[in-house]
Amino acid sequence: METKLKNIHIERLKDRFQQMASIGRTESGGVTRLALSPEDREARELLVHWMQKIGLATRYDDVGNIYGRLEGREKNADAVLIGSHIDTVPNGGQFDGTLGVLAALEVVQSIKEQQKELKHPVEIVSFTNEEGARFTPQMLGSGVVANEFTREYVYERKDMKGLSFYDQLKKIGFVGSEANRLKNGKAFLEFHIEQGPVLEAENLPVGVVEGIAGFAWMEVIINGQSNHSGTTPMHLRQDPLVAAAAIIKELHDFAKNKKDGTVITTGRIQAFPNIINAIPSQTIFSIDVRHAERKSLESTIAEIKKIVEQHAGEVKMDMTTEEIWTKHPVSFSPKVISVIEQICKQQQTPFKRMISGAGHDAMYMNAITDTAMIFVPSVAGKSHCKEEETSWDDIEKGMNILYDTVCKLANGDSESL
Ligand code: HGY
Ligand code: MN
Ligand code: MN
Repeated sequence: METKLKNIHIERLKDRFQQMASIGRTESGGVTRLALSPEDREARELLVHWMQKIGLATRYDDVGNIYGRLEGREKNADAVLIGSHIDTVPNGGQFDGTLGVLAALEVVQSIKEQQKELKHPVEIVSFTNEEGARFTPQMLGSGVVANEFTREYVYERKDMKGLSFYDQLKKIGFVGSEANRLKNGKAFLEFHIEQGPVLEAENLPVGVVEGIAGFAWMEVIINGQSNHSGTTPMHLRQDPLVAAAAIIKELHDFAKNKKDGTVITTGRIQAFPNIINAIPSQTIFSIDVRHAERKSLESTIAEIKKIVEQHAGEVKMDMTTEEIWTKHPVSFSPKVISVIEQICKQQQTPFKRMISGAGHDAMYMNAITDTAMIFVPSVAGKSHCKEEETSWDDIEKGMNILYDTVCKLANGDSESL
């Protein structure tokens, strides 16, 4: 069914979207499709099937990144790359990542159907383990392609059950070859939901993303004294869970009082032996700290370590702060940003330039080629939860911008790039 879009079939996108959203759907209406899980495998196989059905050359690399390629007039010209991820957080939303991959598929299929023989090839990429919900840190697939991580480092990453990335990748049948990795590109574009409140608050359908805030993921390990919950007087306790609670609360208040955009989150906490009637022997909790400026992120990381040390001294418990991974803020390509802006103006689509507080594969692609992102609004700014929602009206507007940007870049119209 034709729509008011440039032959882009929004109904076809919606249909694929519903099919993909049904993979890993939870009782409460969210989606759980953890990286390298059986659900991820099903989603991957469906994506490859769709790519092949529209005639794209498909492949996957040694960390399971999936590629679908539409050739251009100049076979050896660098490809315009568009992509995102299809893995989700537990009980997450249907739009985060998946929308970007399916939008890319729709754009490429529309280009093919219109026999638009573009100068540059166009390549869709679906990156492995963007979320980092199962294997930390996040964005392992795009990070390997950008040489941020070695394959060995990634293969040895373990999930909370001690299962390795490599074994799980092998189990789902997506261990491809290193030769299949993307090496460079003409440009990389990621279409994504904003996952925040800004566009909705300003009633804007499109965000032109100039960069992404940096993040540091850490873990604090506290060793206390396990003991009987019924017989140990309060003044004789060395309780690592109580110590953790005090630190988590202090870090929360510290970030809140900075009022400079710093965000600190503890999303995961473990107590051992994790039973009702024993004071824990050890507690481990996560810290996710973010800021758009490198200096501020660095000083906050230092501050966090100091706060943990202070608490360790006060309660006389052994505490260590381990850094899992730090990725500093990135600024995107002014050239790609201006192409997207020009197209918004041509299409009279209101937009604003903005920074992403959420991390994306584009952070690593930015090291390989000219990169930028197009955001569409999130209803009530919610994401990483079952309430995640974006209107199809806004998606249509964003898709139109994505479509024209891809054609302009792939047609070599903006040779300045
Ligand atoms: O954590 C993030 O920012 C992304 O959703 N993985
Ligand atoms: Mn995402
Ligand atoms: Mn996410």
